Amino acid sequence: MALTLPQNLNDLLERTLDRQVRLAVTGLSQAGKTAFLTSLVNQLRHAGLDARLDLLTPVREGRILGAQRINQPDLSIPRFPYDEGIAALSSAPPRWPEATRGISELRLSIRYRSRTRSRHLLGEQAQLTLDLIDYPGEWLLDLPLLKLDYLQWCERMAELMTERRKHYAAPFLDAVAVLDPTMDADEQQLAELAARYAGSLHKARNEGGYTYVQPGRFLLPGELAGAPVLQFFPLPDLGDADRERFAALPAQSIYKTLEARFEHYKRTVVGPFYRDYFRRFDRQIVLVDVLSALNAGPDVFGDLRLALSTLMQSFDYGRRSLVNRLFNPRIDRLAIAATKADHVTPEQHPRLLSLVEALLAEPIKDLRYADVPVRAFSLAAIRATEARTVAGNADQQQPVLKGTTQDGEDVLLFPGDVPEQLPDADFWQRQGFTFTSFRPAPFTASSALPHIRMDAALDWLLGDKLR
Ligand SMILES: Nc1nc2c(ncn2[C@@H]2O[C@H](COP(=O)(O)OP(=O)(O)O)[C@@H](O)[C@H]2O)c(=O)[nH]1
Ligand SMILES: [Mg+2]
Repeated sequence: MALTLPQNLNDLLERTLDRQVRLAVTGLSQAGKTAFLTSLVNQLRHAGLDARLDLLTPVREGRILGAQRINQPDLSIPRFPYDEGIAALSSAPPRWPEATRGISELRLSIRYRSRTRSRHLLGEQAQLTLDLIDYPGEWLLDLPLLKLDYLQWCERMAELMTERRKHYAAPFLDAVAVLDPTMDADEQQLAELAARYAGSLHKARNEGGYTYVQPGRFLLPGELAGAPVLQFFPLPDLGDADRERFAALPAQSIYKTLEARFEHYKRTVVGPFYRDYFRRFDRQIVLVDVLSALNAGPDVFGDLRLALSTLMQSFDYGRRSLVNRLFNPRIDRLAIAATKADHVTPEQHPRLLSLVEALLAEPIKDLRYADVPVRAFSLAAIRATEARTVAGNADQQQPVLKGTTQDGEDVLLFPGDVPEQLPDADFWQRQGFTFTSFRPAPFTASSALPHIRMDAALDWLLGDKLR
């Protein structure tokens, strides 16, 4: 008897904890987070009806009763614009949901019939609460700043400066080169340099396709536009050797002013963002737009790899145990997903999968070490193309995609072979890959969105919570 009581208590607690899941949908800007969330809500609302979710076990077993949006915990945060997204997708011509400019929250309640015997005998209908947030991907890359001081950050930023990046940053680099950091700071001058620095980040992102751009608020300042907390920048050519030399500088020196603003930014902008939204996750899906990076070339591809592995160090991972679930929740299972898989023909999907695994090889090693299960997927949250075949050379059938480009042109095309491993010089030489962006397929607001393997990813992330 003495032994069974704690066991029962344990079960009870486990079961209570299993009623709520906080899922971190992680991805840099343009990775497909908003599309994923829109599709997730749509699929779960249509589960058991017209959604195609055969790979989601509780749906296949006919145990999902429905899903509803319920009031989110924090009423001061905007609601995730699901209806607006659906309205965009079902307009004529269909449009993608708007780019995200701020934080929004979403809480879903999923009703299901439990499979476990004890609950079943009681005829219990179980309920799972799923909490999600959406945010601009630009801001996410600020999380790693919390672990750096100003000088370390300057060094990191200098390491990123490839020739192409230097080109985008030229107006800033030229101006900062003549700056003496030991001199007294001039407000006007710092504001002007910060504007140039922000300009170089915009160019690197918009023209170059780079993802590792810090600080994220410089790209999307929100209500902080023009505030002095955003008027800083990294000083190039500084190193550890400068630490001692600069330590004794007066507070009004350029160096000390920039350092103080950097710390202030961390404390008042990044810290609260992390504290309020990025702690206490149970599950995670890391969305990666591998195909755009392939399109953009070796520099951007390497940059994405670095950005992702840096980013993943900002989350807490660990095996699930009752104690840490109660007091210190950590991510105990995660999915990594190559998004927009409908940009390539289906026979390329296994290659896309091994490519995203190769891209995240380093963080995956750490996760294995922490004994946290990871699975890779290739998916399309909102499928915009159809797979077809046409007669090719020598009686071979050639797989192709049928879709409508963003400009409204109907096309039938083969985008190319996805490399199976991290691409080598040879691949980049051949320029083997070009894809077109597609418009979403026509869609009526009352139906389920077409997708690729959303069900498989959801099964991995939530299936065990819906038993
Ligand atoms: N073909 C296709 N394009 C997608 C898909 N998901 C996202 N996209 C494209 O990628 C863009 C950015 O997606 P979004 O979800 O806004 O990215 P976020 O910045 O991570 O929220 C969209 O506007 C679409 O053009 C998908 O499943 N299929
Ligand atoms: Mg978004």
